Amino acid sequence: SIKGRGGDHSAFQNDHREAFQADVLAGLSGKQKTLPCKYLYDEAGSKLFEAICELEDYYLTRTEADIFHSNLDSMAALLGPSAVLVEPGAGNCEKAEPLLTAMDTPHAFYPLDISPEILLNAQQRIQARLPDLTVTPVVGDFTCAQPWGEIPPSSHRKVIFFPGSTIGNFSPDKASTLLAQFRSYLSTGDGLLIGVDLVKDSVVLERAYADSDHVTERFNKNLLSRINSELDGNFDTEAFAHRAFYHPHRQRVEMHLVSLCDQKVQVAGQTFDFEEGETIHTENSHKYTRAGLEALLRESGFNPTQFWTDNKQHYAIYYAET
Ligand code: AVJ
Repeated sequence: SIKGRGGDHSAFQNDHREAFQADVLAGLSGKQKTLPCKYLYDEAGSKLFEAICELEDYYLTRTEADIFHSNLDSMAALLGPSAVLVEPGAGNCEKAEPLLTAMDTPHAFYPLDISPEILLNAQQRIQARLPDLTVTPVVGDFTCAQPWGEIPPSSHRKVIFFPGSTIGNFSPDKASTLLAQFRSYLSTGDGLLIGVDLVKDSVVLERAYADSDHVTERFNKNLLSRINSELDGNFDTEAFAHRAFYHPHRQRVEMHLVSLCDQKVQVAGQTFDFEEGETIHTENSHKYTRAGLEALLRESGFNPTQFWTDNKQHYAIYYAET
């Protein structure tokens, strides 16, 4: 079974379309045009993101997987027996699967995601591999209270699994609010296992977001195609260029779409003017130092107790307790 808004699919789709339209129109109306990065992950966008994860230039996924692979047993030991694993933004659940396999008789797994299709696929795959585990996908936006309300209270220890540097998509302020929100769904003795990308040489960072195979460019421009098809837009994707750069002061990679000419674009009956060189800011990917991340965890009500990294210290996984 699938929990959340999956049961009332058409109502969910309508709410979702309205929110998408409101966010897009508001984002394109500002002085610096922006689009919320969560809309990059429709079905096509999620597939493109999976392709990004395979890229040589995109070291994040590979490095994180290596850290997990090298430390699975000590991580599983920390989580303890019969734990409940909850994964916000789980997607295809490829990161949870080895962890669940290494854990001592995990009690239940709740992957949360906005895409029911991806969740159902993952549920079937994991259920086939771990027949004794209860896998309950929950459809919803993990930044809202709704999907968390679908998780029944339990006497088992709960661990929120938040890999993939998803936290990097939130500004430090919002990241702190989000982690404090996670903390509010946990009890004393529960935990958080979180993966974050670390501050490093800007050349390495920029190559990861402006890859030589141009997959990130397609991922970024897919947002325009999505607006065209879902919100009756007429973006010419050829008239925009992908740009990604590291901003050292803000400690983040910014992703933009640059208008290549003066142009007008219609979306949902409204017209937006673009000057040549003007950008739409589509995503931020914040990077952390160890000290910065530990401070973030503490101010959100967590106590970091363990951390693992790779030999280049490109990436870190933290375990934090409530
Ligand atoms: C899914 C947010 C971790 O910021 O590295 C990858 C998204 N954007 N390439 C990241 C992304 C462009 C990714 N996160």
